[in-house]
Amino acid sequence: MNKEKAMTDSKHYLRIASDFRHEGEILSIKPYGDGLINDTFKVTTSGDGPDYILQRINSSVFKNVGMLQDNIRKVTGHLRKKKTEAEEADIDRKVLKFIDSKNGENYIYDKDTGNYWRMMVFIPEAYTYESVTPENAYKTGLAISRFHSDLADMDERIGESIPHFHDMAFRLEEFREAVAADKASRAGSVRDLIDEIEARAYDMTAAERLYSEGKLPKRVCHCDTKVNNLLFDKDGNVMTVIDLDTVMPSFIFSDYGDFLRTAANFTAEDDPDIKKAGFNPAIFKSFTQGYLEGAKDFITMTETVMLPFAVRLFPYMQCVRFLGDYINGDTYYKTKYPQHNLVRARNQFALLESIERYDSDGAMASFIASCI
Ligand code: ADP
Ligand code: GN1
Ligand code: MG
Repeated sequence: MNKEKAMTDSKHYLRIASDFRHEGEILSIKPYGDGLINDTFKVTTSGDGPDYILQRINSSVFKNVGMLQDNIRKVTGHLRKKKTEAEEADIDRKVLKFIDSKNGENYIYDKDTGNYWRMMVFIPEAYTYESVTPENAYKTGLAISRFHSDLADMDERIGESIPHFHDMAFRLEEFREAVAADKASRAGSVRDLIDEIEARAYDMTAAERLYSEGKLPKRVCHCDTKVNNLLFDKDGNVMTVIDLDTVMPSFIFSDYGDFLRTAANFTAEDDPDIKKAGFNPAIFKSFTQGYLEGAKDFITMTETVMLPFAVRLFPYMQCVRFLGDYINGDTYYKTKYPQHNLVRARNQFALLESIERYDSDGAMASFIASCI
């Protein structure tokens, strides 16, 4: 980036951050984190007050920012109320705290650039990881089921910040449209993967059928439980679940399956060395034990039976989404090189095949049965 642009950007970020009701004087604003959708910055301030996280919300992905921010307000408000009632300590480290703009709104629309921004208090001495140990996986399972149980009695309704987000039937329709349009002339080179996706399409849409038959409920879920969307303390305990953009009603196993998609893969989701991608049973077992221990009071039998399905569904769904974006010419996910989305899709497919091999004799269901 040239110097002049960097100067213009930093002045712009400073103007945006200054429009929020923060404490102290802003000393610096630097890019932070590794998300694929929004842009995240750390805002460092002077004095004893907090530092902050400033985020530019990707409004081509989140088309209704008002609803998105309202969902987050309701969810963080409910979590805070639960923890206050339970007289828990350190609530500001356990629930995200967003700050209002000087106009009293929970986000800013900058009409000069057409961008939406929000700001929250930075939680110090918190750690994010890209992978977990079996011990951390157990604690993470407990934390995610706690997140579900805390939100189970939320009275206020929340909307779908991205309609049909984890709806596999819809994702396949979208994928088929991308293949038919073939905008970037890439479909011909990935026929093998398209065929693998199609061969599994009926099986992978089982949850939507159960839902339409009234056999599977939707509950408030996080819908993006990647390992790096959890904040841990220095002892490896989960302090809080972050990145609440996709909190919405979904199948409870979304968060279970999506966590294992990143945590139980031996490598990162975009490792081009596909041979390294594969399913780690030790993480699956620890996380499942933790999750079921916390979920036993609310999870139904159908939801429990669907857990092995969810472990396969999320690498599959992610493969479909990454490959669809590759075929469309990389319009959704941030990419660092032209084949990035294809590498991600092949990595997720390798993980899926590894899961299929591990579970070919029903190993997952047997393990789950031993936990309940
Ligand atoms: P995205 O993944 O969309 O860029 P996140 O909300 O996940 O955005 O934030 C990116 C990173 O910033 C996280 O992985 C985490 O390390 C850090 N982070 C986010 N919110 C906080 C917070 N309130 N306190 C401390 N660190 C945070
Ligand atoms: C995106 O924003 P981020 O990086 O946490 C995506 C998730 C995918 C994930 C794959 C809104 O999450 O659904 O699982 O990338 N979020 C959205 O890494 O599409
Ligand atoms: Mg994130």
